[in-house]
Amino acid sequence: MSPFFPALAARADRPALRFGDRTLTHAELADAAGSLAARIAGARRVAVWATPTLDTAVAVVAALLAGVPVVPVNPRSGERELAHVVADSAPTLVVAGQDAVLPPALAALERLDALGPSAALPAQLPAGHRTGLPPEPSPESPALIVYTSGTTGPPKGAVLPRRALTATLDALEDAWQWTADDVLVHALPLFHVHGLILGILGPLRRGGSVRHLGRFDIEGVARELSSGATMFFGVPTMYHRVAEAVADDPGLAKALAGARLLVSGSAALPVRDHRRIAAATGRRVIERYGMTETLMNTSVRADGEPRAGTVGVPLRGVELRLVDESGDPIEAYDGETAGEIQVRGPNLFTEYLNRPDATEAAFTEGWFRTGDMAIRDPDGYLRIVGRKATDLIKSGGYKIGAGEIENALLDHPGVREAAVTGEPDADLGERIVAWIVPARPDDPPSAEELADHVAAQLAAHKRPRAVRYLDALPRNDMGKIMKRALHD
Ligand code: MCA
Ligand code: AMP
Repeated sequence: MSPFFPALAARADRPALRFGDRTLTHAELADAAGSLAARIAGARRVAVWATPTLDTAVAVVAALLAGVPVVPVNPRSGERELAHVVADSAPTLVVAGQDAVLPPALAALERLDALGPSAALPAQLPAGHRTGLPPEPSPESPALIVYTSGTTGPPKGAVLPRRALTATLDALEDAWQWTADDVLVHALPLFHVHGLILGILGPLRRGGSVRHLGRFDIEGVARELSSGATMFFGVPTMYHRVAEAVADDPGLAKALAGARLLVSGSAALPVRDHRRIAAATGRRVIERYGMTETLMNTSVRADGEPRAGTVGVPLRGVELRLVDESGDPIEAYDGETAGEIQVRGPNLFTEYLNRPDATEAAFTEGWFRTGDMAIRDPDGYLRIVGRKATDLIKSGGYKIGAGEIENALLDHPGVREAAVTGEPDADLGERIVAWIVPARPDDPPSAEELADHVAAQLAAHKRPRAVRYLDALPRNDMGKIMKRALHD
């Protein structure tokens, strides 16, 4: 079977990873990940403490070499979320950077350091032996388990087999003319598909390289694009911040103008931001559409016409249909008939871990129901027009379930009733709003206290950005909260 990372197997002497001043070539990565893989091999599942560091990249590559499924853990997970992820995925090992301080839920596991101290890179890395490593695992074997929010309940672990990763990355090679000469810059978190699979595993599979900024800032993007980086991947919030700055920043405009490819995804990039960036740089951002469960489904092609407000055409190997409310396929390519996007293909996940009920509900006749609504232009370009579930919020490119936040808020002693909605936000796309009936109207918990509470239980990006206090929540005759009435 062909290797997942051909350039690693070939021990290419070219840069592979750069995080700050820590770098590895493909050959050095083969050594570092190879020796770690020998220690991981045989484990049932490995949790990776997914800080935006070189350690995370090495740990994930090592687990892929060892054929052991990886659970990337958000290092900013709150207590309740972390407890759920650990209990549900039941890893037997955790890999972290040497300096990481792990919370109790993970500290109980056997721990391996991804790499030695940064000063020891790369001279003191043990020589890479693939001795003791199993042969390339079967394409159907699980590679990653990525947790993703639903409308209610805790996040579900999407089990992603190796063939889904290779299918999606190789389809993007075709769509984006992505080669070993490409140098990607990004600043996305490494516990989701966008930052980890596209942003780290993508360049490694192509034999190219990635420079990770650690955290997003416009200067960093401009600096890297001006010094050899060819591509930038970001969420719309990042492009929005670029669009706000670029008209008055000739250095940034020049850097973006020189890029080979600027790609946005995880949420819709507003047409206004597309236009502002194009006006200042002469370059068009292209969008691709994906989902944790499906990896990438469509993209504007590098050799296609960039069209703002569209997510392009189905990727190689992806079958895509739109269905109407009764589940019948829509044949029209008329730019106006909207239907739910359903997909089929080698890019799909296999199941939600421990959730056969949810897995079954997610498919119809072998097609995966995305819950996203779209229309199709006459030439097949897809335009996403909305989402079926109002209780799913996309904020900063993160998918967040309203029910999960409501449950966390209800755990706060100062909260009697809670409802959570998403509201348009120029920067985040949507912002999380908490509607609260306080337990004691004369002494309600402050907005900050509630935000801290949610951040500590779930994750910082799930915290409400606004809190509104009510005497009662609007309910229908059945007692169900009428969320639409809240905004009136
Ligand atoms: C703030 N912080 C807090 C609190 N308030 N921490 C604890 N308690 C609090 N009360 C911390 C934050 O963690 C953060 O730390 C810092 O303060 C600023 O936070 P914040 O205001 O939330 O930053 P932001 O402006 O909202 O961030 C914007 C962002 C971010 C950088 C664009 O949203 C982001 O990285 N988004 C990427 C999401 C993504 O990768 N989605 C892919 C999934 P610090 O600064 O230290 O971090 S979708 C996917 O994978 C599919 C397949 C697809 O299609 O791509
Ligand atoms: P997640 O479940 O976090 O992987 O997010 C997947 C969801 O992000 C999809 O179902 C879409 O709603 C949304 N999404 C991803 N890319 C785009 C895009 N380019 N335009 C609009 N929505 C997108």
